[in-house]
Amino acid sequence: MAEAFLGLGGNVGCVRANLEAARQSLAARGVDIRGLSSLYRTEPWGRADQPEFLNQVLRVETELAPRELLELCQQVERDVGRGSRDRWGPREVDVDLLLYDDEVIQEADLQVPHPRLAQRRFVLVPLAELAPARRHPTEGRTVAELLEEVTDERGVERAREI
Ligand code: PH2
Ligand code: MG
Ligand code: MG
Repeated sequence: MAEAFLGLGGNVGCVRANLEAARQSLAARGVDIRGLSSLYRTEPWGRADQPEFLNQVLRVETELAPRELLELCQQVERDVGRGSRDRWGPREVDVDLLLYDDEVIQEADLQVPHPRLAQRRFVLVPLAELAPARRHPTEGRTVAELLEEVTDERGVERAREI
């Protein structure tokens, strides 16, 4: 059984419902959700001309291999999302594989840890809620340390409960 962390995000349509649908879809296909962060309202990263995102991180356990888990994430994105998407542009839901045990995988279409994890407050803040002491396998720093050092200043605020 492997432990992985997944990043969920979206900024189109009813995002809370889309994130809920993504969680249900993962859970129905062999991904055991063991922990979930709060939802955060986050300023867009990469392209500023788009609505703010909601982001969340999940801690999961699964028998799926990294590539199978990645493919499942992409399947869930297709099931829940509808529109086409540009790189870093608006989307109904995005499901990113952030960490998979302590594995380091560098393939064209599969990179673990997620290559931009350490630069993004919208990932580090929810990840730090679940696993502050977890060490990034290549940066050699814990999630809490990465969050202290990150230069990204885009807003990340806990979303109001509804
Ligand atoms: N995802 C992107 C591009 N920019 N910005 C925020 N705040 N949150 C995201 O999830 C996000 C983003 C494409 O994956
Ligand atoms: Mg993403
Ligand atoms: Mg993605």
